This record gives sequence, C-alpha cells and structure tokens, in this order.
Amino acid sequence: MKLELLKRHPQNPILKPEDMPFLCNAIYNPGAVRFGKKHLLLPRVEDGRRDNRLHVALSDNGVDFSVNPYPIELPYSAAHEPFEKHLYDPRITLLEGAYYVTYCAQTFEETVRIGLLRTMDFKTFERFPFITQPWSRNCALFPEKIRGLYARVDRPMSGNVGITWVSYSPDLIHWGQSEPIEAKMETWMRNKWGPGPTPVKTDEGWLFIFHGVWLACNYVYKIGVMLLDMDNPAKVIGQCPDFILSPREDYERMGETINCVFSNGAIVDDDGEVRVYYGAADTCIGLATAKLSDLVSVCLENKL
Ligand code: M1P
Repeated sequence: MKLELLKRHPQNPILKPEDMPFLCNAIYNPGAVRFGKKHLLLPRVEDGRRDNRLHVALSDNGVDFSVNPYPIELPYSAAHEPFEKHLYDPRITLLEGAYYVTYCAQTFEETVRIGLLRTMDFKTFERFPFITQPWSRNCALFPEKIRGLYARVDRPMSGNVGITWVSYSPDLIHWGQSEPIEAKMETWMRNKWGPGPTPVKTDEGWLFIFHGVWLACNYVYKIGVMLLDMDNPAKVIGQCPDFILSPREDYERMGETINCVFSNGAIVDDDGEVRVYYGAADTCIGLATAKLSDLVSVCLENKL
C-alpha cells in the first residue's frame, strides 16, 4: 500500500487533556511558530465548561511541550467582547519582525469571525479590529507582502460548505480584492476545504497545507497540500491529488469529533523537515513530518 506523505511521530499524541493541571475537555488545533530557539505552540484548550481559550506551550525539541496552565490575556475591548466567548484555531505569522495571530472569535450562539493580534513576546498582545465580518473561519496571513499589499487566506462560510479565498490589505485593517483559490476539487475534500497553517515561502511558490472535508456518515477531516503562485496565490501551480494525512489511529478516530485530523500550525526546521502539528479528533495534538522538498515535489508532479 502506498503510504501517506506525512509520517506520525512515535510519541503521538504529544499533548492530551490529561497533561493539563485542571479539568480539560480537549487540547488541539495549535498555531505554531519558531520563537527564538524554541518551538512555540498556541493550542486551543477547552476547560471543564467547554469554553475555548489559547494557551502558550514551549519546547526545546519540538516534541516535548510544557503548556502554560493560564490562557493568554487580551486587552479588554467592548467591541470584541460579545464575539469572544470562544477563541480558537489560531495561525501565527512572523511578519515584518512581529508575530501576528489570526484566530476564530465565536459567540455563545456560534457566530464566528476572525480576530487579529500582534505580539513580540506572547505575553502581551495588541488588538486589531476584526478583519472579517461573521461568518468566516480558518484565516492565515502570508509572511510577507504580495504585490505591495498584506495578504491573507480565509474560508468564508455559507451553511456547511466553503472554499478558500485570498484577500489583500494596505494596512491589515481594510481588506478586499478577494479571489477564490482555483483548487481542483477532489472527492475527499468535496464538501468543504480551508486553510491550514501559514503558507510557507519556497523557491517554487507558496506551499499551502489545507484541510478537506468529505461527508460520509459524519464529516471526515483530512489534510492535503498544494503550491500557490508567488505573485498571485489565487492561482494553483500544482496540487497533490491524494490527502497527505487522514484519520487512522485511534486517537484520530475517537474523541470529541470522530475521524478528524486538522492542522493550523507547522514549523519548518533548519534541516528542511516540516513539522505539522495537528488536532486529532478535536481532543489531542499529534505531530507528523515530511521533507519540505518532498511536499513541493508532489505538487510539481501534479501541475494544474
Ligand atoms: O470539528 C472539526 C473542525 O471543525 C471546524 O473546522 P471547519 O471550519 O473546517 O468546519 C473547526 O471548528 C475546527 O476547529 C474543528 O477542528
């Protein structure tokens, strides 16, 4: 049998609810970034009320993480407050020397939109106005300007379907010129697909890891990869037709959401290894890796 491109770490799951010092429903879907010599994760943590907060986790080796038991604190904002019953699924982008965090901000009734934060140290955070209207999820900033503008990917939602769009901004506040990414719809991603981690710049284009959803008896979440044009990321250069990781292990199949692997955080190590941190069954965190060159090659072998 041909194997999926991403290889699971033998220590998986690397973080689970039992690792937290309080009643924890789930710890999953972490943003990820290199922070000095450390690997930093910003997982979505659900407490005993099932409310969602973001916690900082640090590691020297990218595998063994210690999680701050206290969530990050944000400056009070009356405009943000009603939308921040839950904060989740952050993407972290190092851009012009600062760390930007996009996150889902959700009301108790589950209206969701995208918030944006800036930090230098992951201790204090500066807020931006919301960068989308309701309904949108899964937003990541590109790590540099494209054609002179800041750029992002996100997935506006209409009911239970959705595809990924690219938008541009002169100031990270006002957004427009939105265009859908012209991906090839494969069966495994037929019901919806959306951004994964922050796009990675390569010599060949933007490497873009994403999630795709197929509705069987329940939704089945898998991970895929495509390569986007450097100057016009709505254009797909190539796309792996197969998923690169799918739920197979018990911890990916059983939990709060069955049959789900979902990534919003990846780190490229100096040796060219891509560490993909992923939520497993919306309950715990797994790590899977591949060589950056292999991910790029499989996209180039499947040009659109
Ligand atoms: O339950 C699976 C995932 O569902 C949502 O993802 P999407 O926006 O693609 O539907 C999110 O709530 C995500 O956090 C979750 O893992």
